[in-house]
Amino acid sequence: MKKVLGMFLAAAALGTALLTILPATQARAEVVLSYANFPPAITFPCVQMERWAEEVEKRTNGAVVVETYPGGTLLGAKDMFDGVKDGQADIGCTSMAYFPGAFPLTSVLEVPVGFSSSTVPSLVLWDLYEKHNPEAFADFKVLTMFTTAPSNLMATQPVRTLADLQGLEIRASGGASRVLEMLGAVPVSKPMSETPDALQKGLVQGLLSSLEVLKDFNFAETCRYETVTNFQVYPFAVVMNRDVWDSLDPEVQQVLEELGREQCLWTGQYMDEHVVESLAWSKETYDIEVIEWPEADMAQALETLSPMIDEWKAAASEAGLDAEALFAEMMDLKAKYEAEYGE
Ligand code: DTR
Repeated sequence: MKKVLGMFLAAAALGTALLTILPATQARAEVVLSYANFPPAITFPCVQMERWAEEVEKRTNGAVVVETYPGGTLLGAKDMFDGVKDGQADIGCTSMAYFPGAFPLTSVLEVPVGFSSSTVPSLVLWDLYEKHNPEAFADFKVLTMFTTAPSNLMATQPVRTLADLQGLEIRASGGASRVLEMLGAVPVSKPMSETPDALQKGLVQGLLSSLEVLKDFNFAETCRYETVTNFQVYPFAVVMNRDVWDSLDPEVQQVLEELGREQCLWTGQYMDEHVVESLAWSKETYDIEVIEWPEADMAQALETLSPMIDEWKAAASEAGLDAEALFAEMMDLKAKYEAEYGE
C-alpha cells in the first residue's frame, strides 16, 4: 500500500476549483490498496469487488484507489487469509467454506436450514459477525461478508430422485460436501476455481452450488440438468490486513466501515437477481431442464441432513461457543429478514 496524503475531505471541499488547477494525478491524494480475489472477473465475488472499489474511490473523492486482482492473479482461494495476513495483498475475498473447521461461528451458515435467497443469509451473517466479532478474524479488519444463494445440483445427467444421486461424484466444498456425503453422493471437495477443469476432465458429474454459475462459468453447457434442492449457502468474507487498516486515516476508515453492511446487502441482492438471469439464459442457450424432486424425496433428504445441525453445535461448543444460543439467534434473524424482504 502506498499512502501519500490523507486529507481527502479537505480536497473534496476544495472541489472542482482544485481539480481545474491541479493535473489529475496531483489532485488524487492516494492510498493504493491491492484487492485479491480467486475466481474469474465475471463471477459474483469479483463483481462485488469492482463495485466496492468504485464506491470507495467515489466516496473518498479519489483519495483511495483500489487495484483489483481477479482470477487468482495475486492470491488463490485457499491462500487468501494467509496472503492478506502476510501482506501479499491488502485485501482479500474468499469463502469460509474452503477452510473447514477454521470458522466455528460463521460456519453456522453452512448448515442447511432452508434459506431461499442470498439477501437474507447475507444479512444474517453480517449481523452475527458484527455482534460476536469472532476470534477467527482477530488478525484482520473485516470489510464485509455475504453469502451465496442456496445450493442446487447441476449435473451432466438427470437426478430426478434421491436414488439417482447415489454414488454420483459431485464437486462441492465445506458444508456442501457434507450434504452430499450424507445423501449418498461422493463429494469431491474443491474451490470453485478448480471446478471447470474437474467437469471438463469428467472427474465429477456435476456440482452443488448456487445457480448463477450456470451462466458465469458456462456450466450450463455441460450440466444440462438442474435439480432444485435449496441446500446450504456458502459464507464469504472480505478481509483487510490489520496493519494496513491501522495505517488508514480515520475518515477513510469511516467510509469503509459505512460500506460494510451496505456492500453485504448489495451483493446479496445482486446475487439473487443474477440467479434468475442465469437460469433464463441457460434455458434459452442450452435448453436446460429444471428438476424438482418428489415431495417425499425432498422430505427424506432434509430429514437425513438434520444431524448437520447437531454436528455444527458440537463443533461450535468444542470451540467454546454458546452453540444453542447462536443457532437460535441465526434462526431469529432469518425469520426477521425473511419478513422484511418478503420471502
Ligand atoms: N457455491 C460456492 C461459492 C460460489 C458460488 N458462486 C461462485 C462463483 C465464483 C466463486 C465461488 C462461488 C462454491 O461452490 O464454491
